[in-house]
Amino acid sequence: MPKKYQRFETAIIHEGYDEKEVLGSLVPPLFQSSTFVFDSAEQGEQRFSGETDGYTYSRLRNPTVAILEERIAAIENGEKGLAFGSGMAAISAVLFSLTKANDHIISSVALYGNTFGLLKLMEEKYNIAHETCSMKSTEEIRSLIRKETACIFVETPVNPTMQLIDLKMVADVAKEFDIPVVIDNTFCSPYLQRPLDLGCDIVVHSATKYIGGHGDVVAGLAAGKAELIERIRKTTFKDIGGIISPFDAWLLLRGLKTLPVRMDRHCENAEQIFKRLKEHPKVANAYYPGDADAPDYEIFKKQMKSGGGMIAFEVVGTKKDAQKFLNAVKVIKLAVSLGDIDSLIQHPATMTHKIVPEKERLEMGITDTMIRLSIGLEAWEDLWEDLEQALEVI
Ligand code: LCS
Repeated sequence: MPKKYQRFETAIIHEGYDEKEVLGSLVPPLFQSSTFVFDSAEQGEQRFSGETDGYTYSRLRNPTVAILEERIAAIENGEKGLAFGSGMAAISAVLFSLTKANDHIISSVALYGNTFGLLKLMEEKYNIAHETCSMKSTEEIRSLIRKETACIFVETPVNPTMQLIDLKMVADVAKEFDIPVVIDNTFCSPYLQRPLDLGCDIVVHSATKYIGGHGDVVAGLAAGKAELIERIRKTTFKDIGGIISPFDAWLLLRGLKTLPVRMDRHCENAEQIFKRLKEHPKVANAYYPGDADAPDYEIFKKQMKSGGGMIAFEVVGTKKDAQKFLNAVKVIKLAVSLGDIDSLIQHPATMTHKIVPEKERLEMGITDTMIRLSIGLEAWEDLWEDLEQALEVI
């Protein structure tokens, strides 16, 4: 269906929903039903054969979930969307749909820990070779492509190192070989980065993060061209069955409405904290996409609207010092996940990326002293005072 609203801030509130169809309810209703009643056996047959539209069973399609799927497609500038029970359900459904045994996947060097784990599982169980690439030059990407290459998977900014990948460059090379590019857009949300506009084929999200925004849902989303998304819907989506519950879809529709204003505040707060961290004597290195001194700054200017709410930094000292610092924060909560209203802090080497063997983890740039900070919507002054007092203990 063509988009009704062209501007992002309006589409994110209204796209995919017409209150006239449901008694004028301003808020989309929650269809918390596992199944749908047919008028006749013939109607049931027609719906299952796809001859007529209509709901049959909530693993296949649900009206509340359908609004969310239309909305994510609209705001990512895709043709179709799909909603899942977690970010990992989205990533695995997409990757299993694009590959078969003995294929080859190229990915960015650093990835979220469980995405790395999934690629290793696919390699061990189905001989789907996984090769990583810095994605810094077209030559390097071209040199890795072979006839079995079934897709390129990238994260940018990378979790947790905050490195950036030039999405248009990757998409242009992949197009020469007709290889789909899948991009995990979790750290930016569709508000800060629109990968499909840059030529990527499928965008995935852990909607648990900025899209939900409130720390109360685990969910995933995907969007892209109709042909690819429909192929996933008809295969790995319904057969593996990692679907979202209607209630969680309803919560995401609610969370999405405030995404632009939340993101603006996440970015403002993160900028304040980053510039102070960068100058602090107990901080060895600090990483943020909006940093004008960062090597990736040119890529940032090309593809991101703003720097986002995520910061990584290394404290001076050892792993023990990093842990002492983490034990000292008070306002900022020591927890994994990110993109919430509440600020969260964690230690990638022993938490989100614990699954990655040490050698690969260090190649990813995740040191023992690296801290990942998800800046929330509190007053930034309180966040900074909290960080300052915690850095004192090192
Ligand atoms: N992609 C990225 C970039 C992520 O950060 C995560 C989860 C996922 C995919 C998986 O999404 P999920 O299945 O959890 O919805 N990242 C987490 C993190 O950094 N801390 O805790 C989870």
